Amino acid sequence: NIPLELAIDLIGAPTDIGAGSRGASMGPEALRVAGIQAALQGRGLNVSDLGNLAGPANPWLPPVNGYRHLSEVTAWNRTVHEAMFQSLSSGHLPILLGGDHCLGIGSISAVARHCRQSGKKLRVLWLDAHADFNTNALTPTGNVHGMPVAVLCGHGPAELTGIGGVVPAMAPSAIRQIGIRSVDEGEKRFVRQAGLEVFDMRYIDEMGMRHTMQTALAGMDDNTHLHVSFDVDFLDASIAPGVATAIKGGPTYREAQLCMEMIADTGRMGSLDVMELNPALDVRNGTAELALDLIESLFGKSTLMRQ
Ligand code: Z70
Ligand code: MN
Ligand code: MN
Ligand code: MN
Repeated sequence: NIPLELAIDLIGAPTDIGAGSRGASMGPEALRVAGIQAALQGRGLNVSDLGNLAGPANPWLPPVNGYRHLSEVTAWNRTVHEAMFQSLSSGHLPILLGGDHCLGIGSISAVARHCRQSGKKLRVLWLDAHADFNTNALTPTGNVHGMPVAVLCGHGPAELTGIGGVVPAMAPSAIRQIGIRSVDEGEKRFVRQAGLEVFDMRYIDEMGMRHTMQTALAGMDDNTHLHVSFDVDFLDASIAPGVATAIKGGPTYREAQLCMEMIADTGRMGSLDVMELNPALDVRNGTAELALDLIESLFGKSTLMRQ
């Protein structure tokens, strides 16, 4: 149910400016080496690789006022915002190749702006081990990749919350978080206070991935733009070592496949982030290859029985 003429733009954002370890800057190239363009073209999609965006180097400094590298994080997110918005305005489906997850600010603010402009409803699926809902007062690290969801909901510095032109870029009710299993204490309270809809690993264990995805995808219609923000650390540590913080107790290969296949079945995905892939920590590019396998499922590659 993905139209064959669909144009996909690959947008590389080679930075680890918001991360707690270096290496996510090599994520875009690892996905290219794994063969992302050819794999999606093989599914009948028209895929353009727009190359890499440019931005400031990582100065690797301690936090100032609770943020590490705020000016550089802002510059990268502005650039990501413009590239994603331009792709969406052209009627294309952009795939942001991260890069660390702080870039979800630029990406999703662009999707929200596109939705306001085109009168679409926004739904965001946040696939992650982390809630990424810290503020400068709550963060234990100052790393902005732990803050993008809070920023998008209007909690953060004006230079980041204002990137899409409207604050907040998105309502907490537009987002569903799936796979969550590592949340800081203050962050937990803030997640509850904001009323985020979180399908954590306990929920997935008890209810199963099928029910989880049915619930997380419920209420969408023909006018919904679905954005998927896929932090590769969503996956269980045993199958995806190539991320900065591999956390045990995550979705298995089969659970992750089902998750992606059920998203594909909606036919509503209009944009995608693939974030936090860290080739410096990977083994023979296996995590990039696994991420690509799952991305193919997001675009409708399914088991033999359903082809
Ligand atoms: C922690 C923090 C984090 C990765 C997001 C971790 C955040 N909550 N880590 N993505 N890999 O520093 O805010
Ligand atoms: Mn994340
Ligand atoms: Mn994460
Ligand atoms: Mn759209």
